[in-house]
Amino acid sequence: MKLSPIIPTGAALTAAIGTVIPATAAKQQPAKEQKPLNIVYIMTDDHTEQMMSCYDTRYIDTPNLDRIARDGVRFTNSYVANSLSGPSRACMITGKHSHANGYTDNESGKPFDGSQPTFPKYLQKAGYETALFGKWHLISTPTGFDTWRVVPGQGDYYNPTFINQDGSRSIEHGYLTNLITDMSLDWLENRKDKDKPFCLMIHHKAIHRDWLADTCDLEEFEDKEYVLPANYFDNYEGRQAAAEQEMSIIKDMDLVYDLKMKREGVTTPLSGAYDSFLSRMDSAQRARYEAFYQPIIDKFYADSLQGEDLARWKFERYMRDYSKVVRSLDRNVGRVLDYLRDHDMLDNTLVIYTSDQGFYMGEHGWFDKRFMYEESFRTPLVMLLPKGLDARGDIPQMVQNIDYAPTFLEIAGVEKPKDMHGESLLPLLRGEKPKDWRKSLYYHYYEYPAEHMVKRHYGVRDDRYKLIHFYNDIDQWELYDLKEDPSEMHNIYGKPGTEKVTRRMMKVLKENQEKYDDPIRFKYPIK
Ligand code: SGN
Ligand code: CA
Repeated sequence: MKLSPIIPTGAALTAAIGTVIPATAAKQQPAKEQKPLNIVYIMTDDHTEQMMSCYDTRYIDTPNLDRIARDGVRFTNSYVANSLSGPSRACMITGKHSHANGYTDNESGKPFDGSQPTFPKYLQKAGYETALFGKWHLISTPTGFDTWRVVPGQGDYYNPTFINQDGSRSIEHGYLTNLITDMSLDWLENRKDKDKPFCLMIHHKAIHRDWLADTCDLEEFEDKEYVLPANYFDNYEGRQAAAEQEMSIIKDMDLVYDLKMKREGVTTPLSGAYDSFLSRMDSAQRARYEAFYQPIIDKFYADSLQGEDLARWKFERYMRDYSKVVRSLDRNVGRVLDYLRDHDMLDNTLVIYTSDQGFYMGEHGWFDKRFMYEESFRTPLVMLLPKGLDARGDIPQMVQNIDYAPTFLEIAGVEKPKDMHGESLLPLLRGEKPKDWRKSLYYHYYEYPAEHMVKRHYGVRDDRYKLIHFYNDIDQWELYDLKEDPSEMHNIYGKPGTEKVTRRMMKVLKENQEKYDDPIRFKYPIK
């Protein structure tokens, strides 16, 4: 069955605004009133709530991202299904958990099966024009897009290579976040059939490692003082998987590649990769870049910091470089918002800003993501809503990136296929409070053994508790009371007094694994 698309404006439709308009009602409207909503979906890489001032004011100002939250909605419980780029993107585009879309990890080298149904394909069938620019990271070439241009793999910040739609490759001069925005705005400006609704996906590489700032942002944040997270020196007691990871700022961050302390005679595991990134810069970019870092490098080697001083210095360096990359991103999101505003498109366009997952900014001593702990399980999600979608402010319901596909399908008037796992967010965007909204979230991470050595795990979270099972080369359960222990420092699994909640959360886990038909199931340890 095909539903009618969401109709955003029209006096006669005031009462029905924001709901799925029955086909007959839609037909009664004059043609110009029947334009379905456009979708502008902006997704960054590794951007986390701690580094967005509409979520967290401690570290950075993001005025343009905050415009979205201020004038639209901010999801305060937004999560991913698998906290890693490729898998997260596959969940998002299919509306299904990893085991069902087949793309469980980045490193196995198995391409995403682009012949499977994805929301851009459904949108195309419903009459939408679809476009994608930026990071794709699914190995196979994009399908379901009328226009696309993507970077190979992770992409490069400076003078990046793009894969063009005809399969050729070309290098563009400039900084990637600017270039992806330029391409997106060019596409908006030059669309041939402007009567068609569109879905534009702007996928940034920013803020991915190794945080190379645009030259114009290099000087920013150098005077800022950063307070260490309270659990920066976490000893991982009672959490074996957390103890055995390789994503510690203190022990795993590369002095040259991540922290930029390049010096003659200093070779690190990733200094060659850093050199190859620098070699992409033209002489002016490189001169400006090196002129900025040289005094910092000189001071670093002169100071010979040790122990806690060195640990603090690494954290600060990381925060500064990450922040510079956010600065460029925020500015470029502002350019997109300005374009939509200046072309009177905001009344008819749903604008979404999110990331492929959250990230650790020193919590537990870490960078990177992957774990089901809050910082990386969560992902920022703010939206500017068109006329007819009346929610404003905070939306507290638990949502997940598998929900975007069904949302876009409902907007386009396409019925959700039965095998799609996510739920449409439209009721929430209309300001409704559905009583039967999901009460728990399911998560499954697979990439191990691999970079950063985060063990395989799955788990569930409800509004208070989180149960995780680490499996494969270990068999460890973790249980957290997020109300009492929001930083997840105290694994209470097996502790006296937790029997009842453990049994309940086991049941929730079992129900989720059955509901989503995950073939990797746990052995129920509690009868
Ligand atoms: C690269 C990074 C890792 C990162 C993965 C996955 N290493 O391999 O630090 O965890 O990407 O990130 S690097 O030496 O290449 O920078 S993801 O966001 O794409 O999944
Ligand atoms: Ca990522």
